[in-house]
Amino acid sequence: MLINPVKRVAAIHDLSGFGRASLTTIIPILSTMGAQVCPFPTAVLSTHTGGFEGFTFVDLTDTMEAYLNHWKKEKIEFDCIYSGFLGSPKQIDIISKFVLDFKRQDNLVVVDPVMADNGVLYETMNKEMVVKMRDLIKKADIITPNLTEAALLLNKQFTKYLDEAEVKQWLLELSVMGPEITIITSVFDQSEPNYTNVIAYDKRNNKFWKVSCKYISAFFPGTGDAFTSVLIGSLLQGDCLPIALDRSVNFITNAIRSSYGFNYPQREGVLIEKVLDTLKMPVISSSYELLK
Ligand code: PXL
Repeated sequence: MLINPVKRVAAIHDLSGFGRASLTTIIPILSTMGAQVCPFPTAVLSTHTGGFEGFTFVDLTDTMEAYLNHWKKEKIEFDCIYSGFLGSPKQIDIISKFVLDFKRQDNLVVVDPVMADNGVLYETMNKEMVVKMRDLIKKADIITPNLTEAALLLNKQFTKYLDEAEVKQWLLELSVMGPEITIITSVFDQSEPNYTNVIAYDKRNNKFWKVSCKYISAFFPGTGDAFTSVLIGSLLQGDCLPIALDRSVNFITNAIRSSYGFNYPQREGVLIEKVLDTLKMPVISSSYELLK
């Protein structure tokens, strides 16, 4: 019997040629963590949409069904199906079919509902995508919205600050929609304004986890993709959820600090190349908390 020697991830994201987001971030991170990434491209852009003007955008919706059917015919199997930035509302139906065709008892469906940040929709997104994304998250085992995306999914007003009780309520409401594990990133709490939090709810054992890190006042695109990639790499290696959260937060923090120290142009993303090797290290210290 042939045993798959590495875990395999179907990565349903765009390819942005410049700026370190989506596939150009996801592939190096998961490869470094020992997983094979199989890209399922949703769109090709000359740059990501955060901070560049006049970028080119080719929507690949019309190629996706045949692409999927070929993989199915070849009987390719995946340990994880990971979707992110989508090019059109119709792609959400295709991904639902992908999940139907490739979901197994023991694989992981991760949906990062990439749509918006800092209270603002990305340039290529619209209301229809938001409505359809609410359907897609029902099929996920894990979702990783930032606070803006969580507000859109729940049809709530975005607010920069949310106290712990409110975040827990949002997580519970999202988990009722389907996912076993719901993770909200970029959560600020007014009682500790210098810190940003990632808060997770694990429905299987009714536990809330929190990881905080000191906030650096700078916005680098692509950090959400890096966060979810490290999380997936860690879970596929066999780490528990809070350690996977810890690894992800630490990686993003180190990557932001590397870039910020150089006064690096923020729209070019974080310097993951300088910190990729840290993903191979064991967890030496962790700071996660179990919330009451
Ligand atoms: O990082 C999310 C992302 C992915 N893909 C594209 C984007 C963004 C965020 O701006 O523009 C094309």
